[in-house]
Amino acid sequence: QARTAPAGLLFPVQNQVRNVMDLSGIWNFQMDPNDEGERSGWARSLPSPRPIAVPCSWNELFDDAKNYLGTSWYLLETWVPQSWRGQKIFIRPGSANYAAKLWINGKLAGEHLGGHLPFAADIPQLLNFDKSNTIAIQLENKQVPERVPSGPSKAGGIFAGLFGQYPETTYDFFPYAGLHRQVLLFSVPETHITDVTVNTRITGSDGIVNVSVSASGNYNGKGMIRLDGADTSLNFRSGTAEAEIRVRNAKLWRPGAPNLYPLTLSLVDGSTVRDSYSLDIGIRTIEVRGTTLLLNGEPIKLTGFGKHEDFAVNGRGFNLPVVIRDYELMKWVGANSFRTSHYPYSEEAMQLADKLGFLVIDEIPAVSLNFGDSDEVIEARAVQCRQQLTELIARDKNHPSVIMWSVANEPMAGNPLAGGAPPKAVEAGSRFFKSMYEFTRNLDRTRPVTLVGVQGGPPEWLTIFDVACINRYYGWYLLGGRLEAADQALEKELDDLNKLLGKPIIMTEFGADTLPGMHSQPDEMWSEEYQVEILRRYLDIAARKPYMAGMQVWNFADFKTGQGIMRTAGMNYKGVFTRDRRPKMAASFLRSRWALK
Ligand code: GCB
Repeated sequence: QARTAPAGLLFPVQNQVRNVMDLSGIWNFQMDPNDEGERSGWARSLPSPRPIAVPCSWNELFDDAKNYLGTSWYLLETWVPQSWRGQKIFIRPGSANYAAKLWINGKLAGEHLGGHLPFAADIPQLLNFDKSNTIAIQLENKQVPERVPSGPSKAGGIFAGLFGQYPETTYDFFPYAGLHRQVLLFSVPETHITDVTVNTRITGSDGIVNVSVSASGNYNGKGMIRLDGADTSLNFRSGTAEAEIRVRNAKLWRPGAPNLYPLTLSLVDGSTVRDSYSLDIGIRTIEVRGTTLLLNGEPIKLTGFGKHEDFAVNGRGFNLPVVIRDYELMKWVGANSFRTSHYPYSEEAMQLADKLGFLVIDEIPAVSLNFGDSDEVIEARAVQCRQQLTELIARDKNHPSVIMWSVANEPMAGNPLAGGAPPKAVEAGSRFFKSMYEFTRNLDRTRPVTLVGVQGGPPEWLTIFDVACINRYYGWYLLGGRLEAADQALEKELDDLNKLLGKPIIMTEFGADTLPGMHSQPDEMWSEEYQVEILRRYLDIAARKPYMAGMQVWNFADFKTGQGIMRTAGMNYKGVFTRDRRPKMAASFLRSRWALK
């Protein structure tokens, strides 16, 4: 029987009472196209394994696995230190894309759906301390209509069906599969902190930090918070405690001055520390007033990108050097923000956004949901969306960098290219998004909630949210090559939308596919000149519209897609940088607008 523990969404830390062991490295791997492994005991040993890297996508490593999304097995033999005996021990895959089942020494220990958020299974009773342990993870990323992101379905979509992308997906990025982030083993004391929520406000020059803490086993006892050199005591009643701390002359968090305060929580028994947990917090507020987004009470305009976790050979596998390089390049360009298109990014990426001062629109993998599908399919996706929102907010709620939750990218009512939006589908979407909006607000009342709308999509869906994010491709998919006409169409649509919505609008995608090194005079589609020109025109138009609260170029870097006539060489070339992070002309152009202005 499966026992997936909700605890463990707190990022595991090493300290005097807690332990973390990173199981990254060489694992054994075997594809299981006939789904025979479970019956045949592969959870204990694989009949013909080959070595694989964890973390990594399997698709880029083996020729026969390139387009394979079916069941596969990962096995590792590992020891657990005897000193961990008596503690609570969890195993925590950071990102197992998409459906995972986990066995310890042949016993089922956990299951999880959703490829970009951690899950933790409570496993001490399954572990050996006097010999090694077999960890097995079974994984598949089949493109199933009921999942989020959804596989090709009746209603179809742009990439499945119409353009016949291979592998068939409903979205425009390669459906990489594998253990994409570290698998951690971690231990905590029997009585331990299970959750922390930090909210901040500003009064005058002081910061007010509200901390609520949960502890296991209905803990009744003492605790302590250390913040800004001062201790505040906590009294736990039935496993919860709360405190409000005033930080005088607070150094606020913002891009350009990402001030962080280390916060340490502990459960104490006299002079004994029973558990301890630390995180960095930032004091800041984010709110919407009229058509303006306010950070710490001051208007803020987002500059930046939609991104992907994507790199040669690693695929979607965690690659810390690339994460750090991307921040360096975003700084060079003068970006202050990005969106985690189209799924939650690594926890390290979020920690670095805090440290380096980037504003993040944090998105679940609800990309290309189609409301032309049946009610049953839509409801199944709603369950997945609610689970992923719950896990995302639990994981990322304490990051000052996260300023907004995005519940979906480019939902559709039928096929937008087939024209028209059937009213039944529009209504189904409205019901769905009203409930997702409420659901998200109930989990976090401190951040705006947004939806990223597709060009030609129903504007009424945007009315439901605090901020409207829109993706627009005038000059590319529409009016390609006709930039004057594209300008006019864009300007008119923006003004109409503003009249309808009266809230901040962020353009979360705009751009053009651009082959690096392809030049033309006069500018022509696919050339570096055309990319610069399209970006220049969009930025100029937005600069004249006070209600435009941000401009994020699609995309930061070229990225892998499926194969098909829509995508040259299986790549989306809308990057301002190439896939190996060399600047196209557009990078210097954006720098001249954002960093050097
Ligand atoms: C979009 C999607 C994004 C695609 C992009 C494109 O609207 O949100 O996933 O990659 O367009 O380049 O077509």
